[in-house]
Amino acid sequence: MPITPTGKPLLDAALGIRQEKPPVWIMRQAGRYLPEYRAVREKAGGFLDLCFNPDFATEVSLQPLRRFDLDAAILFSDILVIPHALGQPVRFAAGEGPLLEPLDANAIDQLTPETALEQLEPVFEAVSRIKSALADDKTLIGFCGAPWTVATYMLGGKGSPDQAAARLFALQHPEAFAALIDILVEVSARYLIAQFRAGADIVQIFESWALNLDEDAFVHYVLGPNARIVERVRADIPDAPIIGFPRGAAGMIGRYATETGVNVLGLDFSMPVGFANKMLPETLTVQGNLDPLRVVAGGKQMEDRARAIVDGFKNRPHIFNLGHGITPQTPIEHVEVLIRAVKQ
Ligand code: 1CP
Repeated sequence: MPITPTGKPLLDAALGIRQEKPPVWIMRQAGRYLPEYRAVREKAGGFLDLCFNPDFATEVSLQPLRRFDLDAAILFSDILVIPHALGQPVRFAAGEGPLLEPLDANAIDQLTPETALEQLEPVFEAVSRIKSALADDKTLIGFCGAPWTVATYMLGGKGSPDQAAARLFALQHPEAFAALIDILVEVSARYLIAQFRAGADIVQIFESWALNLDEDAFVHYVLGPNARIVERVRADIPDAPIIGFPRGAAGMIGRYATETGVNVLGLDFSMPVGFANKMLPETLTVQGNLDPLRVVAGGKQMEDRARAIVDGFKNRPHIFNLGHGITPQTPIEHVEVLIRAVKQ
């Protein structure tokens, strides 16, 4: 059946309608590289106060669209509001990443999935306010962290280069680990459904730590839980548009795409364009995949690489993006130049 265009170029591309000029958004587009973000962040106090205040969250979600020719706003929040809502406090110390008290096998039973969604009401309020403020041709992106990625922080207590604490826990306590993943699948799915009901047009599942996993672990920690979330969300929101971003999935991207049923596959910057084209169904939309450091450095190398990516995906629907989040030291002028280069 032909797809009916929605009038939102980014959503249309996600639904499989190739756009002549690739629609653009930038992972972590609201954030510390913007002085207006830093000003609101300071006013809000703590990082979670920013996430849970609908006025502030709406304001910072809209900031990047005032500056740049972007096709989407992404809800301002964090993947770690989920552990927080489950009763595992999360702290964001200044200048450091998130800090949690690592869970042990017993603590998993103490999590509170029944009341988690109530805690997240301010997030849904922010979604509906952002939606009301957006022009009709802009897409509103909601999101959650994928169960494995969120679990790596819940079990390790912080970000780590290899997720060793979580990988070891999964191997040494398979039952407790499975119980944790089940909780995260259910709460994350309900969280995304509530975001759709509040006005999100599409959601992204951030599987930022899909790397460092052997084939069997990838199947059980990443593929299965991502597929279950997609299925669970679409049971309530039929045909819900979903972007999967399995960062570091490498040779597993083909299976991730077909077995999860996402509409869009987000590619990290180490993924070769030709390999992605070979491994993915030719009608599947891809998103990505410029190295964020190229935008920090700027200049000809950035524009050349961006054009090579656009050219490489000219035979399929493509949403231009970075291959991971924009970094705080990125000069704003480089972002302007990048978006112009992509849309020319
Ligand atoms: O002081 C500050 O302002 C904190 C910096 C910050 C920001 C701006 C954090 C802490 N989170 C965010 C916002 C955020 N996080 C968004 C907002 C919307 C947008 O994109 O503009 C989103 C989508 C996220 C998602 C997120 N949080 C991910 C997945 C994306 C990715 O980068 O891989 C992850 C892994 C997190 C955890 C997290 N939260 C914050 C930090 C610094 C981290 C990374 C920690 C680490 O592993 O080192």
